[in-house]
Amino acid sequence: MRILLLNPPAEYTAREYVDPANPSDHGLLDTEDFGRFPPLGLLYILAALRKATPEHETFLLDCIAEKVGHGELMQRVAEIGPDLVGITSFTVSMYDVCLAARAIRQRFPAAHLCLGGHHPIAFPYEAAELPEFDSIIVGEGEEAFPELVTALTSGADFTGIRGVYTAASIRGYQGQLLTDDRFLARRMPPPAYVENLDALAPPDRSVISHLDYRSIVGASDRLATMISSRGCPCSCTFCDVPYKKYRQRSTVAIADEIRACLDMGYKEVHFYDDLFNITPERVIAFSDEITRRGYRFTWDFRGRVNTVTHDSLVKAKAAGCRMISFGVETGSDDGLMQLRKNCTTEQVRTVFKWCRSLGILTIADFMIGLPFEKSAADVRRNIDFMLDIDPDYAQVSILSLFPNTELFAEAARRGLIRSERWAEFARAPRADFYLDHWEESLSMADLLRLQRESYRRFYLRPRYVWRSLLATCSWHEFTTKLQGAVKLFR
Ligand code: B12
Ligand code: SF4
Repeated sequence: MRILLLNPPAEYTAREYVDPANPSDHGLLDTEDFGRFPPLGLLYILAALRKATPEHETFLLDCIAEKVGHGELMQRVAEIGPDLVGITSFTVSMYDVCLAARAIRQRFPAAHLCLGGHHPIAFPYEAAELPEFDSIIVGEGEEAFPELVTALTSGADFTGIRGVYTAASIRGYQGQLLTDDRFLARRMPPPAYVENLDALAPPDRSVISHLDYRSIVGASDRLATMISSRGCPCSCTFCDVPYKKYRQRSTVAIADEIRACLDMGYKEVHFYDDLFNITPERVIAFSDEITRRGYRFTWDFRGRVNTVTHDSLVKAKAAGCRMISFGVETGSDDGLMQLRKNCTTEQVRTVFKWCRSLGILTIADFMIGLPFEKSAADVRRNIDFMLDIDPDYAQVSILSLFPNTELFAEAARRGLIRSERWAEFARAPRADFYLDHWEESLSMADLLRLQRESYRRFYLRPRYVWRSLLATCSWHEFTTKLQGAVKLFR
């Protein structure tokens, strides 16, 4: 069989907001502005497929990195002539996903089309009903997808494979609640799930080695992304990370994967874990392993302040940690408590100071448009805290309300949003869908103004501009910063 794994074009990603006065305005930042990242899920599936069923011919097409639009897609797919196409998805990218699937179906009517990725995890029942697909995989595909391939090859029934569903087979689960604490969603059929991450073949990067991936806050064009753990047991009220059970890989397995990346010429590793620093001991063990092996590269991760110790930062820095991205979210203890962040502003201040003194760059992720921000003054007070802790980079997002989160349920209960909008979109993805926000006190137009104001207050401080110019180490960093500044001035 000829099997294509596809990251489809991203031309119609659902937007944060559509300004009625200016419908073509995409707001301050587009996804593309954050950089371009390897489709790690597909690389895992590819590796698993090549290991389990090496007799098949496998291909990967990353339309985003290769800048393939819908106009060029079919020419590329026709060169491959697939019998089976596995397509990855985000919910916000479902219009693009369906357009791509329809075009493939028209040209290759006999090919089996399987939908995987984040969307079927969030909306399994709606996804399974989409006429564009023959099957969907809900959850992690490394075991389920090769099993599907084997079943398709022999003509066997594949609906008994855990996590693999068709429109007909999923209906039996409708109305049943999933009582499995490893998963966030309750309205979900049993998903495909990998308990032992060390048993997985590492992502197959050979197929993307000719492509450049970069992050807006990165230091090079040779960026590899990696997962050292999956899932997050915390319960922030705005977050829909689907796996609640924390599973981690051994430090040896992670370090071996890093060795392979360095051998391929990668210079930088971005950890995509939901929660890399679940304990300080975990960070120390990993850092010690890297230091012991003497690897020279830079790495960064996304973490929480409440599990950071000074010692863990010292060890991380010694092992090449360049940057940590902290989800700070808001600037008051009461706000942090309401979001169930389980930390205090004092902890945030201390950790940001430690990082600065040790030379570890920080990103502070903030949100505005939170339920407890009743006025522009409240938002500005939270942003004052952001200026106060003085991170190296700041991201200010407007809270988006995603299904399966507490804030979404609360907004729906209070009539602030119409919760069925998402399910309607999932049943029939459209190009003009936009996300829901908490607009009880501040409208989206107010929040966009405040977001722009917050970025200007942060990035256009003379002291900040001077410090960041001094810290610029490469042409890549310089041009990326310049592009950001141009956007803020516009
Ligand atoms: C890195 C990341 C990004 C990066 C890069 C994305 C990329 N190239 O992969 C960037 C910064 C661009 C990004 C942006 C956004 N992201 Co994001 N992101 C992530 C993050 C942290 C890691 C993704 C990852 O690589 N995981 C590791 C791999 C191994 O897992 P995986 O991708 O899930 O793949 C597995 C399965 O899904 C499945 N699978 C995947 N593809 C396929 C295909 C087939 C055929 C099969 C069978 C199976 C399969 O098998 C894989 C292996 O187990 C996740 C959180 C998370 N932990 O997953 C959020 C996450 C994916 N992001 C999310 C969101 C909401 C967004 C944004 C909308 C945020 C925003 N408001 O702007 C944007 C939209 C992006 C877009 N398309 O426009 C949500 C998605 C929810 C949803 N229902 O779609 C997640 C789950 C976080 C969350 N819970 O809120 N994101
Ligand atoms: S926001 Fe981060 S820490 Fe909170 S539940 Fe989501 S992944 Fe976990």
